[in-house]
Amino acid sequence: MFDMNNFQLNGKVAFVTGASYGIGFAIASAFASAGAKIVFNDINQDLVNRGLEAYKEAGIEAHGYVCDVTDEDAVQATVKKIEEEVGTVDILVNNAGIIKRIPMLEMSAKDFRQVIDIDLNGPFIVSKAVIPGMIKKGHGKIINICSMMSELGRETVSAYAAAKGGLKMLTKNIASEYGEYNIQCNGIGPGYIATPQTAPLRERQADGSRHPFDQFIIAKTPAARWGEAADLMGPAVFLASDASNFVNGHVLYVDGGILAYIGKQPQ
Ligand code: NAP
Ligand code: GCO
Repeated sequence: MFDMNNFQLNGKVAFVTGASYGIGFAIASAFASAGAKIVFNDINQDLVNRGLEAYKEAGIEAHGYVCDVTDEDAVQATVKKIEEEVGTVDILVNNAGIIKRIPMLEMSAKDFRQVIDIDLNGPFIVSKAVIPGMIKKGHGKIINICSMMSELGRETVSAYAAAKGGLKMLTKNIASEYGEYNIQCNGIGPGYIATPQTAPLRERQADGSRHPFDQFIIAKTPAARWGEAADLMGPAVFLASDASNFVNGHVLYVDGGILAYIGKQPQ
């Protein structure tokens, strides 16, 4: 008989990176509803304070830390502090990320490297910091926030697609290397979600019409809508819970069907 408590996260310590707002905040809020203790980081104190306020307003007692996921010494020190102040990390969500939309021939190597550093090196660095504690505890969950660009390319997002494609393979490799320690590492691949990161793609045009990209995405999505961060809550709780203990190295696409669909035929 299936025990629905397998979806609970009671007493687990969940660390969600870059979770002052956006997708990370939504996922952390869902984890709190499932019983987890919430830990998050962001790159400066103002953002951490903003996040703490937002969690408090949502009735969630969160622990916030200032830490840049690309700084290995800072990440190691922060995870040590989390272990002392909150407890060993049971669930890690590598959510922190940026995008730079620049045509490849106009993109500097510096810009390319910055996206790779945050979106790919960051998850490596933070995972490396929490895995020893998970091994000691005998269990762990790592969820990497991938993307449609883990599977598809498009103009102007070469660095982001390279990073998110790499993140898909890092997910498979962590699953392969640490599965024997009862650590499951999976990805979530959101479709196009209405957050600050995609706001430029949804801006109303001067004549009041919808942004061409907004219309494009609606035509490419069977669900015929942008996703909301809330659409990711259930899949994230599933992958963070005991209900997914034999799911490993998988990227769960939460995209309203984009990857399955050739796109609406022109009327
Ligand atoms: P967002 O609104 O831009 O939030 C990203 C968060 O990460 C921000 O709080 C940001 O802080 C933080 N961050 C950036 N660099 C960091 C660093 N070096 N160290 C620590 N934190 C850092 O993005 P989102 O839309 O919520 O996306 C969250 C994740 O989902 C990203 O990995 C993104 O690639 C992925 N994703 C998004 C979509 C979508 O449609 N929105 C779809 C698929 C995947 P700042 O405010 O200082 O930048
Ligand atoms: C873009 C968008 C996408 C989304 C997301 C899709 O410019 O194409 O920002 O990359 O952020 O990654 O899954």
